[in-house]
Amino acid sequence: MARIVNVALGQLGPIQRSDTREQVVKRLCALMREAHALGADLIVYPELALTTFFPRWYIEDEAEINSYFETSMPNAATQPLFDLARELGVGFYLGYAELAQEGGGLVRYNTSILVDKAGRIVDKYHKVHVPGHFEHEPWRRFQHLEKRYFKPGHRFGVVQAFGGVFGMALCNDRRWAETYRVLGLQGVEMVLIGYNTPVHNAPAPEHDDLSLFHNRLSMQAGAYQNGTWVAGVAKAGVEEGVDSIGGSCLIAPSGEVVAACTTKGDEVALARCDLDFCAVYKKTTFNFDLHRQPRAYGMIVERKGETLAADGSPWQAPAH
Ligand code: ING
Repeated sequence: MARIVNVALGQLGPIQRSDTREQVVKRLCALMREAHALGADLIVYPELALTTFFPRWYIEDEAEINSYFETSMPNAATQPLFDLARELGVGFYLGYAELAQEGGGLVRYNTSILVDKAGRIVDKYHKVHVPGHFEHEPWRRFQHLEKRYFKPGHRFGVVQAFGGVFGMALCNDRRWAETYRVLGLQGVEMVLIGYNTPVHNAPAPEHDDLSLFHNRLSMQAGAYQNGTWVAGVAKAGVEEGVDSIGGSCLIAPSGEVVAACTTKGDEVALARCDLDFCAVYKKTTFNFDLHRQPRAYGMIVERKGETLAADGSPWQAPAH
């Protein structure tokens, strides 16, 4: 018996600073209607899908920073999206900036939620791998101040939804093998990932031509090595003068791309995903219980950065 989920990629083109949440939600609803017409059970939207990618600016005014954050979800601006989800019976993944109450104070997270076909939030995730930098770095064409504006999360979790095991990640998380493995160890069958990825990476401009290749490489590897489906969805195009990649795609546990967007604007692409297909990999090549050797992996958790020997040579394990 196949467990089919029809998954739509809900790619967004640019959101300019002056675009209101109401205007953006209208675009998200239009994508959901199109996805529903194609038979979608679920639509995946990008990271920070309600506003322009504000970490490109060094902002000093706290109120201005907070203007990009949601203090509740749903809220007046996003309620129409939740209502439409329930009306059409289409679930969704949505990335947004969250101003959360924590320990008596306010905390800022780069957040995603998973909403079921009844319009209920069934899971929430706080981005773990927060990239970029903390201080203003004027040498850059544009800033990438996620480390300034967001507190990192500390867990990758899964939830039973849409007939299977679903996990969430955000943007830079997709570049790290640990993201997929921690979800894989929880039996994840589909990983949902929204992203905002500038074409230009200031610290390493030589990577710019490879940005779409690295996008796919990271997600295809994560999918195959953990026997899971992966959906990656972009906020693409030129936002306030900064060009971000498109490349939204849906990847099978085989690592094959089964659906992809071809523009850098608002676009829907859809794939029929059989969650039972994961077993073809989880029960064989990537049967973790049969093949993994955790006693050899200790460094992955014990160390943050690479450790070189005193003379700078690659670290040698002590002779047994
Ligand atoms: N954006 C980028 C990403 O990881 C980045 C940051 C770009 C890091 C290119 C390295 C290279 O896709 C977010 N929002 O994480």
